[in-house]
Amino acid sequence: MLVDSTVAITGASSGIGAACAAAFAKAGARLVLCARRKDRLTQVAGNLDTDVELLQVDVRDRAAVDAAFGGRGDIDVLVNNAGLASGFGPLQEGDPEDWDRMIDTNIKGVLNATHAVVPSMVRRGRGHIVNVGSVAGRETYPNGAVYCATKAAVDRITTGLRMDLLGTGVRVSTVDPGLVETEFSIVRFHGDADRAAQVYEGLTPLTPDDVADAVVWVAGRPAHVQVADVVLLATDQASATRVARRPQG
Ligand code: NDP
Ligand code: 8X3
Repeated sequence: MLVDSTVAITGASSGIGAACAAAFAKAGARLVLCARRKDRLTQVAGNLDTDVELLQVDVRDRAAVDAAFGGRGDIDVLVNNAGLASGFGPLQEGDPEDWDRMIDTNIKGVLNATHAVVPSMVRRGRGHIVNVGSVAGRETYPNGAVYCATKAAVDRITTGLRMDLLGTGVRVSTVDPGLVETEFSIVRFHGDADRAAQVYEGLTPLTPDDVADAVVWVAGRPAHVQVADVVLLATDQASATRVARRPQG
């Protein structure tokens, strides 16, 4: 299924996106990798044994996304992975700039990339949009209202797009992970690495490779099989708010 296909991944410079790049390369796909940090994309590409195109694009910039993706008709799979949490605290004390960052990246970024890529998939009668959602889109947790809202929006965009594309041959899926140790929490806590490390203390979180395995599995099903959603939790996690932590020695 994936050999000689072209897979575009947003947010491929780190974490889950970088792991997806490695996993799709291993499956024989050509890659179009996008993120804001070109140096980090170059680093990721350096480890891949396949054709790789790097696009330095901010998914919030609709004109740039259109320029990068709109004119091309070769993308078979789009992994909408770029996303972030920015800030953690009660909504009434939140910084509206954090809200803008999350809403513009996690919701509008998904819309921008999808809108640029899907028309050519419809013309070709095939293609696959795989969104990286989150357990946060299925359950709200304290201090994360806006991030959870953005991921709930991704869930609604996923189901709505699937309805709108019915009959076109284009598939729509979401992979919704729980805790994955990446740069996610460092970004959420605005660079505070010590606080970020505490999120994963005393438990075994998912790795980016665990999520990439699921994404590649979803994209690799035969054309008549549409995996609607995959929820992936660490064994030490039962819900967005319930985790098992072992005492630290
Ligand atoms: P990372 O911070 O490691 O990676 C985030 C990626 O998104 C980076 O490559 C970053 O690249 C990219 N990105 C952020 N903003 C933009 C932007 N405006 N334009 C283009 N690219 C952007 O975190 P994760 O790998 O954990 O996050 C990937 C996805 O997984 C996100 O959507 C996140 O919400 C989701 N997720 C994460 C979980 C976790 O526990 N880690 C659990 C569930 C879901 P750059 O900065 O170079 O632009
Ligand atoms: C990221 C995982 O639990 O921090 O979506 O929301 S969580």
